[in-house]
Amino acid sequence: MKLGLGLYRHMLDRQHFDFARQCGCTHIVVHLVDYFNKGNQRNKNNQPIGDDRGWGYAGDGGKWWTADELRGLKRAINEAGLELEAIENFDPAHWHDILLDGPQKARQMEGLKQTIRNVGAAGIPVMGYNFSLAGVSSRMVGNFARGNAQSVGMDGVDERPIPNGMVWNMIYDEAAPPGFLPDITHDELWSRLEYFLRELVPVAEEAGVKLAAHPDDPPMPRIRQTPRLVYQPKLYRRLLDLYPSPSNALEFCLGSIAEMTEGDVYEATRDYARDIAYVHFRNVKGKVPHYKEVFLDEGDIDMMRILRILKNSGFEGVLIPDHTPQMSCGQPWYAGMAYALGYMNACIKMLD
Ligand SMILES: [Mn+2]
Repeated sequence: MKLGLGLYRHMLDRQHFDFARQCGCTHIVVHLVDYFNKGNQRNKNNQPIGDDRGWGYAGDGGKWWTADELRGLKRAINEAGLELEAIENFDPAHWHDILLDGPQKARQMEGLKQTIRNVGAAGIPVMGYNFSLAGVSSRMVGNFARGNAQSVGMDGVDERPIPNGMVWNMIYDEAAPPGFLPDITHDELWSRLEYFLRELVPVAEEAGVKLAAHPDDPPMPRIRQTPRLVYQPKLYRRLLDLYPSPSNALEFCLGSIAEMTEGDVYEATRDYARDIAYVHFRNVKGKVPHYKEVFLDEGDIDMMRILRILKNSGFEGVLIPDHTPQMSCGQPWYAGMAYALGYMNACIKMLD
């Protein structure tokens, strides 16, 4: 198994690539969506929590990720001695009407297809996505981890409806008319996912790219009055069965799976190991709607047992820390990541 680090858009520079190398990483996962766009500057290195405006503003719907741009990013990462394993998340500006079944759906699907071709042309093996209307929401910040380390958790569901112009917890249209997203069923959302996979997986196959689905975070059946898709381990099977292909794969988030109320994270790891593109290696205490993110060695999950299952199942892909608690020092995000990566590196070496 390989060690990787996920970097936010504003971290995509040589200093951060060197930091990853110094922590023992061989691979990088990049976020190209700027969750801190247009003035949302609070806690810039923390994972975003959001307020009434969610995580802030989506990017420019008219500006797509070009093959040249992606090749340049890969080159910069390679020059630091690392591989670019995956891009994590589409920009809501690029696919809001695919999520919402809106009027620009067909045009945006053509854009996503070209994006996947560009990702493949740049030699990037994985495109991670999270098919969700509310996105990551209902979370709160607190001193939940060992030694009062700041992390995130959940204590109840955000029941406010989602305003027009917003999806995936970001604003894509500031000028949207007043009102809220219509109420839809789970089946309606599954049929939107099915359209997405039927259109995009064949293009991904041809481009040599794996689409990798993140489960719902947090894994609740409904949040903000909208249905969600993969909020129990067995629902990952339903997603895979919609379009069986090596390019229909999983961004396997251990924290989210452990937070689910049914199933078992070890069984799920065994069941899905062959379909995993890469792993979010994160530990938690509790289950939805009451859980806390904690350090890798203090949560409910026996991380070493997960690694043994992955190894015995033949998984040879990349693990990244996902989120970590912030450590009390001048550089809380960096210390948290360095701690997590050191722990993961030691575990992987012990396993070998
Ligand atoms: Mn995750």
